[in-house]
Amino acid sequence: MAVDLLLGLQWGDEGKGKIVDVLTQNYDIVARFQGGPNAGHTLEFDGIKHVLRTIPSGIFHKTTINLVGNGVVIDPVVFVKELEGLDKFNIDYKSKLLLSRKAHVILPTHRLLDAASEASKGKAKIGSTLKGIGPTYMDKTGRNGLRLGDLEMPNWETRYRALAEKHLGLIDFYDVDVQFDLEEMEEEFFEAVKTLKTLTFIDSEEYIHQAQKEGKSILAEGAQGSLLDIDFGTYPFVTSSNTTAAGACTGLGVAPNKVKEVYGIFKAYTTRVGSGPFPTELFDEVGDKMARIGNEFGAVTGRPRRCGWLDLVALKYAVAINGVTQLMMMKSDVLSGFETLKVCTAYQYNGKKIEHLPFNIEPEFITPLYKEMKGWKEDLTKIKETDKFPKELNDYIDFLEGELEVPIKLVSVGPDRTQTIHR
Ligand code: 2SA
Ligand code: MG
Repeated sequence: MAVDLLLGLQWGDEGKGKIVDVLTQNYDIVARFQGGPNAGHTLEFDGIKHVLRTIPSGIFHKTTINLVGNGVVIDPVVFVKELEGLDKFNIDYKSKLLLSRKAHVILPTHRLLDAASEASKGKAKIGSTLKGIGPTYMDKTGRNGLRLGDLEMPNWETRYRALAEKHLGLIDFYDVDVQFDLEEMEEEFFEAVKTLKTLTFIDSEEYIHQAQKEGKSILAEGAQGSLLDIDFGTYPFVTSSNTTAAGACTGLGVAPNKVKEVYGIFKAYTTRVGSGPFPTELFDEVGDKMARIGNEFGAVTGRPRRCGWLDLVALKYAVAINGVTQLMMMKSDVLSGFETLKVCTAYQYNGKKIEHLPFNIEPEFITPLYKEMKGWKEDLTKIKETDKFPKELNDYIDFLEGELEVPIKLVSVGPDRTQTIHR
């Protein structure tokens, strides 16, 4: 059976966690394929708010299998804390959580390296979540990494020690002020590894192939967003994995011709957390209002998110790279009460009007060109059907669909599971 993908089309925090949770009932397996505990997938239901980091968002469903694929990087310490969070809600994860042996392990020294690297960059820092993501993927591509499967081998602690020593040398080399107590960090790490090893490690690509043969339905859940993709994002202000559709193939072992639906999630406006260019960013009270109403703070770090208008140039780019078949528009309720809405339809670039994302989108090169639309006043949060949508919201949706040439099949009007309207 085919695999469907769910991807963020902007800079992350589009609301992927909520949608996976809504869609989960249709799938036997939900799988993460890239990223790690830098992600914060927020789910809200029955008056409770959960933030998942590495564990797939299908974990709250009774029968869904949740797979952490080979493309993911796992921090045992964070992972175990996440399990403890699930314990509080009596979630029986043991029977429905599977981890790929090929997933790489984030060491305590990877986190330290992340901090040292960022400190060494000064003003040019990436704005990393400092979870050790970049250094772990560097060790993966540098062919030095430690994988989950290695933790099952008798000599893994020797390999651990050699890698950690190498990292300490590198940290010295950076020559920046990073305070740490490695002994304490390692104690926590080794304890967490023990707990992690009580879970089920599998050859996940084989599991996926078998599941496909058996006709099981699979949803691959992306983390971060397309504009943070290591290849196609706003490099170097990106994360260290492929957040786009192709990442699901390499991060799970799914063949490209087995991918069917590609659900593309976007906010009705745009946010970004961390550094890097953001053409439609607002620095005025309009942006502040979006941040306030949208409660735009990082789910992991609590950092305030930068806010701005919807950028159709960037969105078209993400739709093309991912081969999006269905769009889902999130946080529409946040735009209620804005007199005028703006949508960026092109950029002024070196004196010329362009409609594609150029190599450089730093503010000195481009100026966004906007189409203005009339906003709606009505509160959307209680609306249950599309025929109750204000006319201006329908106009907004129709305009976006026309430009993107992909149907918007779902509109979210609030954080709760129930505030989801299918079109
Ligand atoms: P990293 O941690 O090294 O991968 O960071 C590199 C860049 O990627 C951005 N990034 C994110 N952007 C949005 N949301 C993310 N997850 C958390 C959330 C973030 C948080 O869900 O809110 O709590 O701050 C996420 N993870 C990575 C990051 O900002 C850097 O620009
Ligand atoms: Mg998030």
